[in-house]
Amino acid sequence: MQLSVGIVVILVSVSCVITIPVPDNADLARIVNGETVDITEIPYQAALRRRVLSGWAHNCGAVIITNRGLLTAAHCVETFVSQPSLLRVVVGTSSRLTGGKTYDVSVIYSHESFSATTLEHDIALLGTSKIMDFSQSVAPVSIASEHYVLPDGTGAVVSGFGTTSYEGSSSEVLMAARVSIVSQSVCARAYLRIATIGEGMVCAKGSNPPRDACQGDSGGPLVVRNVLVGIVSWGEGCANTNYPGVYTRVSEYNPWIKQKLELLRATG
Ligand code: 4AZ
Repeated sequence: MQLSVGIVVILVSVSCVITIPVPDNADLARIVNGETVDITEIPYQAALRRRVLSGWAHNCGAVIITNRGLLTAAHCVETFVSQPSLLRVVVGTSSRLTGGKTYDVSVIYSHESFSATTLEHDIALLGTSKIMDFSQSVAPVSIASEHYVLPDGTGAVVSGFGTTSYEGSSSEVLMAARVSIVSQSVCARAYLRIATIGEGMVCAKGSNPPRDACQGDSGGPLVVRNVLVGIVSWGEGCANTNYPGVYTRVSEYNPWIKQKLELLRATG
């Protein structure tokens, strides 16, 4: 989600940018300054689509964590919580528009404390109606434990089907970029006049050239050595050297995720 300097009110209107109906065949885009990757390299990447008049539109990224469970950002599913049938996930494809396997979403657990103003607790668990078949191109990633230590400067990979620049050009293929974890204090200082970097957030940036997640990447994975440490959440623009990308800090939500996975097993 894009955050505009000084005007938090704009959050609400700007969040509409990612919910404007886009036809399924629209030419959208990707990560900024990333490289194309095959889905077998990032088999936990999923695309979240939403129902529109003309079919299904790309909404956000999502991350496979069990054979029925995917994580995404709460801001991606906020308006669908009571209507999961308006969402579906597509897995196992490097192309945003073709291939892969589609699964209906039957249940959405959005974090109870998610705030659309502060973007705190920007996490949701999706349950598919059918069990997903795992393969070389469809596989879960493990989630960071509650006590996972993520040192400043750690290398991570962010991926998705989002835009290649802020309001920019497009691609149909999965992209990934190497970024490094930015310290909480440096990130808080960068965003001082704009927003609060909470405990449940973690920042990352890539340099030379600047690399970052962008619009449409939200809900997608930030991974360190095959462990999911972040979920694409928001930022001021994309690949703006003054503003790191902001992610939901997965380790902080490990107990919440476990609890919702248990609910999914027991009910959904
Ligand atoms: C978005 O609108 C978005 N640069 C996601 C991530 C970032 C900016 C915008 C971070 O989905």
